[in-house]
Amino acid sequence: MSKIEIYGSPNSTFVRTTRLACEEKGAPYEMMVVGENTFPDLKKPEHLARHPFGRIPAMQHGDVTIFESLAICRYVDEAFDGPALQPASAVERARMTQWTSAINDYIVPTMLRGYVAAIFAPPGLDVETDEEKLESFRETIRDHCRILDEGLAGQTYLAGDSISIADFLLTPILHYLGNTLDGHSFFEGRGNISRWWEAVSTRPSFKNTIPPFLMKENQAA
Ligand SMILES: N[C@@H](CCC(=O)N[C@@H](CS)C(=O)NCC(=O)O)C(=O)O
Repeated sequence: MSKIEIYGSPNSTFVRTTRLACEEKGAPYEMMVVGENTFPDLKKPEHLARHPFGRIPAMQHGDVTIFESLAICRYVDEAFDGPALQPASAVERARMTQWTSAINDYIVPTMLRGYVAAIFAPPGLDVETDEEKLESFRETIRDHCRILDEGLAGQTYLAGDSISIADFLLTPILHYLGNTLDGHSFFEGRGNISRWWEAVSTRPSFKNTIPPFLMKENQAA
């Protein structure tokens, strides 16, 4: 089978979600860098042909084009041989969808688009800088960490004892959150999140997909 092409920036959490899926599946893929530091590139016709909403990631595999990170992850899981990235049982599969839905609808708007974006967004992007607003994000993030911690009680990963697409969605977001100035404070007393973090961050897939923004050599001393 030909290589999967993942279009996007290696700094994007959603792009990393799809790369984690390829890595865990053992599916051959290539990173096709677009929109690395400038989103206007995503509105050009050649990218709109891959992603009509002008976002990343988009995937090309032979004559198959797919956009949206979760759809790409499912394609990778179902079109390639390798370890299953989605649980088999009805309960755990629903649990995976529960978390992907909750992460996208409740966690992404505050933790990622609100808080992390304020710190890591490429220059020129319109992000929140008002301290009062950021403090209200912190409050919500603390509550979301409590919910995640409770959800991880008694299990290794979000959907059970095997890693799944839900973990691929959350891992890149928490990696950025942990790298904000007060990032570690959100995880204090959250033993289940810490255990989960140890499990996901020690996998080769994690190490092979670290965003350039978070690589030590690119960070100020
Ligand atoms: N629901 C989408 C979210 C993708 C997304 O928002 N990507 C951001 C980068 S992290 C993007 O393309 N932003 C460009 C823009 O807002 O113009 C997915 O899961 O793929």
